[in-house]
Amino acid sequence: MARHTDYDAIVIGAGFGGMYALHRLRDDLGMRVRVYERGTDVGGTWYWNRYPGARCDVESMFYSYSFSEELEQEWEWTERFPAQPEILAYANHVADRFDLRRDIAFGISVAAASFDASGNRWLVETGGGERASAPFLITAVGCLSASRVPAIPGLDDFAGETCHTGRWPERGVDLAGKRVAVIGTGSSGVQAIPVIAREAGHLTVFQRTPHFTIPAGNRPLRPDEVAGIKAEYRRLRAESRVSPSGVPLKEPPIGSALEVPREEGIAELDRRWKNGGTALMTTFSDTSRDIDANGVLAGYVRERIREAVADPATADLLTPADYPIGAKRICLDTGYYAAYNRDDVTLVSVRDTPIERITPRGVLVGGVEHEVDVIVFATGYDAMTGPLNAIDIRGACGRSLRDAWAAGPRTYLGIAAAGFPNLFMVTAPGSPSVLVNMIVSIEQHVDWVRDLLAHCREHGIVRVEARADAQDRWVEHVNELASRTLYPRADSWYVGANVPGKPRVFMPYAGGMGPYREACDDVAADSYRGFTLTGPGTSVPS
Ligand code: NA7
Repeated sequence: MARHTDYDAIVIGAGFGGMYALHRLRDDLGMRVRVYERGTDVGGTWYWNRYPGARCDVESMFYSYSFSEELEQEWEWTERFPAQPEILAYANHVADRFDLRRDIAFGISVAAASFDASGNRWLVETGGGERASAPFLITAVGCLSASRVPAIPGLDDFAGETCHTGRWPERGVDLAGKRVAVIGTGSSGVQAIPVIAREAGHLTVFQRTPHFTIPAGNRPLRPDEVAGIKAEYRRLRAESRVSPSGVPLKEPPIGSALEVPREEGIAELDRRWKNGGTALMTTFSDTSRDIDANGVLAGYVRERIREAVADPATADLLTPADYPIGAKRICLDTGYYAAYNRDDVTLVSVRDTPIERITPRGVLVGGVEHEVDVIVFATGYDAMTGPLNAIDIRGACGRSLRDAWAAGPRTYLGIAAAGFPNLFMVTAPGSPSVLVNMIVSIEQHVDWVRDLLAHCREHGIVRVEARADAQDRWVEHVNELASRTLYPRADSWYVGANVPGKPRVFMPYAGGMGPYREACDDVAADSYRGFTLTGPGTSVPS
């Protein structure tokens, strides 16, 4: 039997966002939903990022859906920070348990989506030429899914194997005993390097900017702590929803870095360093906004780097000097700095002398050819806007989202965009997603959109569009929040600095999960203030 090509909603992406959108819209609202996923199975980020050492930096007990008590009780996480295979197994379990796969078309990329203003429907076209339509389009394309291999001359000449961490082949890459290059030292490089170092014959790391990284303190979860969290899950989930970063705030700051007596501050930093995880970053209350306070934390971490790395010249290269700690996303590692004490690991700084070219035999820097068998690109992503701009999305007047965002992304609530009616974006620019627990952010967005769609159904609304003035105010608000922090002071993917020509705009909402949720709830409670809601024949101002 031919499948319907007209649906009630089309979702792009079957990662955690798309899976949850399908579940909510189909199982709560009874909508006919079609999900398109370019991978051959569910999992999104965790489907693609199979590189050695790939791991989440949010604790597993909280990097999980909260919508089903049965699900959270039955699933057993094994480690404090979940490794990629375990997260992917979880995604698969959720897909099975909630019977999601029957509405997902795998191995299909969406190429274009255009809004037909006369019928208030989105027309979607896949790369393979399949067409489908629905009144509502939900993008759940991920924030870090458009992988980027920099345009280094000679790339195609390389005789060995190349791969990007975010497109790691399912069959794996044989690194055993080989000469391996890793280019890039962000979170992916920092996680992969110690693992590849153990496997490879020789590892050469090409570093442009040293990133701050702190110990994950990963370990197996103890049965008693799992039982304790499971018993308290309802309370802890509720706390996560309103906390700044979408996880329960276990260890609050002890005060201002500039006021806490030095000895006391160091003792607390030592304790948190030893425990591992991001609690170190919130030891003090002011390190994310005051440069002097930030210097106290950064100074502490710099000392730890010098302690961990045996060769002082290598330690110097690995020590970040010219941006605040946390302004580039903090990395969590397991044995990163110690990896540089191995005889079979070499660090090459390409900061002042960029990679000249890739040769058939390796990587050429400053006239020196580093011969390798495999090149691993841990070079990051065209973050947040990249996956959306990869689709030719055209709104009510035929204007493309790429054009509308040419000077930087503009959204209302990080969910909708003026000129693009009935389009809802999960974890888009202007939302806090990448600064907080992604799954908490996803659940909030999707629940909010589900409620809005229920409202539309109840009131016969066929068209929902963010107003330009409301969007302007939101963008201003997002910019203002960023300006109160030190984030804009680093050349990070948060500001698009890693992609040549990308407008420098701080993309995420930096006000924290709780305040963001409140802002969205407030809009909903005020009859969806800032949206124009249109019935079949009427415009309902809001
Ligand atoms: P990141 O954090 O964007 O890191 C990419 C790394 O690649 C970073 O060290 C870059 O240096 C480096 N890079 C990029 N282009 C080049 C060139 N041309 N030459 C040398 N080095 C280069 O991506 P990740 O995948 O590690 O992490 C992404 C997110 O995933 C992370 O923040 C977590 O949220 C999970 P740069 O710092 O730009 O100088």
